[in-house]
Amino acid sequence: MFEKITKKIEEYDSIVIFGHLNPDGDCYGSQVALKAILKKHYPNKSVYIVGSGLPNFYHILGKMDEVSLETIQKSLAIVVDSNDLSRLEDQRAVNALDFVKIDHHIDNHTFTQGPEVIDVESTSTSEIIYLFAKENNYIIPKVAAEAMYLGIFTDSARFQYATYYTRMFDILKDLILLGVEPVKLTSILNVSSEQSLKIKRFVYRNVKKVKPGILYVYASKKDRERMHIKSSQITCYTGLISHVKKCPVWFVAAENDEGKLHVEIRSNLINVQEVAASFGGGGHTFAAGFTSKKKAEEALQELIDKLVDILQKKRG
Ligand SMILES: [Mn+2]
Repeated sequence: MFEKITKKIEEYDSIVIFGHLNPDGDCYGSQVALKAILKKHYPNKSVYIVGSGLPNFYHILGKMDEVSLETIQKSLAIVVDSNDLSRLEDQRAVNALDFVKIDHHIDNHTFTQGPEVIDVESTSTSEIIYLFAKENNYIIPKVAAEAMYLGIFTDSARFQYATYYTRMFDILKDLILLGVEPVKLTSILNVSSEQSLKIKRFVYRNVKKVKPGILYVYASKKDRERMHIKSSQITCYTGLISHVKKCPVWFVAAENDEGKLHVEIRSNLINVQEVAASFGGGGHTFAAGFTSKKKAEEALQELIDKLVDILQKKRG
């Protein structure tokens, strides 16, 4: 499955691993794991991870690297947990010499350079990194096992969602045998800041319902400034308004610093990936997001209209 990717990796002495905007546990976890696995097997190669990662985990999984443009220009770029160049956090990726993609998001074919393994049936990119290591008989260092555990844990919403549960739990068993201590990782994820109370209060106070079954929260730039937060610090709270009876679609949106709409949409009924893709974003069938090209409030109304239309058609 990974022959072409392995061949590319063998061709380059310098490799930079890129992830998506607003990195999550799976993005950072796949980057850390892939770097550790490659460094173990190819100690003479330079392997870097770029982006902001998850600072809460730096003390156990390691920091991100500082990489110059000159380095990127002579490197193979491995893009993980994203298949869209425009969604990458570090846009310098376009300057790389060559590309490889490993991802599990629905492919919107905006980026076709280089070999890829895109497995939308995988709950996380971390699982695909594990399969890559196994196919090549690479040793999995403990830090890589911990990073992949983090990725699987977070992207499956704590083991709630998987296409292949047995495969996911088989991988997790192996990772634990490699030394992962689940409680150590979970306890870091469970810590929340006092500021998060402010954000949660805002979400619960401002949730609105639109017939026939949409719940949403919108934070304007002013709202965000009052809370001193970035848009990604509120759009990650879709879980607070999820799975309410007779509300099969929910989203949390915020006006970003450029005045555009940044939104995360979830559903247990309709394909929200298609909706997000029509606004230039992407994701998975029931979990997707985008940043609009139009002004925030205009895009918000358009999004609501579109979702209402889809739900009405669905209900006949
Ligand atoms: Mn992912």
